[in-house]
Amino acid sequence: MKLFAALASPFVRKVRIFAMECGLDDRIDLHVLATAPHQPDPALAAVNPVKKIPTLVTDDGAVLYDSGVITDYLNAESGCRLVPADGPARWTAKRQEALADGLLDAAVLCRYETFVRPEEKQWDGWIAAQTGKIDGALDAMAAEVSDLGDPATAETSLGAIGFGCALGYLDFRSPDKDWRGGWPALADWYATYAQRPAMQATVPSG
Ligand SMILES: N[C@@H](CCC(=O)N[C@@H](CS)C(=O)NCC(=O)O)C(=O)O
Repeated sequence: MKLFAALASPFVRKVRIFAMECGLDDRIDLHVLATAPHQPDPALAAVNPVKKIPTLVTDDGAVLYDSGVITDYLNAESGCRLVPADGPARWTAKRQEALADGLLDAAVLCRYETFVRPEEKQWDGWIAAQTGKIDGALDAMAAEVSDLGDPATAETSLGAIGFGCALGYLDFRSPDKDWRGGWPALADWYATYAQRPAMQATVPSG
């Protein structure tokens, strides 16, 4: 399988961690590229009409996006149970993934606003609105992080992978944001969860 990827992308990181936790990482070749909304990578654009990463090309030649579809696919392909098959556990896991993705969508939009958009077109109100979403997501994550279990002993889960990638991205792109001070329950959980081999192997760069 071929994964269009960037080492800075938190959505790519989620997929890579998921693959590692399910024992599939040996089957995935990374195709590392640089892409941005205004400068899409041509090889990526040729297979994904919305030109976003992660994009996975399966061994059968199917092209899959976005990250939530890819994690579902890897779950089925590996037979691992990080995405429960049905019932309330499935919907909780998928919602937790969406919660972390929502934080990341807002954080990535902030990144584009400050580092991609020309300075004279930047809008503080936009950043403030996205920051409100990030903080709301952190509130919701803190309220249920204990449901993920003790990170030292609990098996990982789709929600835990999402939460880990979301918090790791804040450290990477927003080092001045004191999320540990504001949300200590998340800080306690992340201090241990971030030590997992898959988290350590995918620390963002770029
Ligand atoms: N909902 C998508 C979000 C993916 C996403 O926003 N990827 C960013 C990189 S972190 C991207 O490809 N941006 C390029 C663009 O927006 O054109 C997913 O979960 O895969």
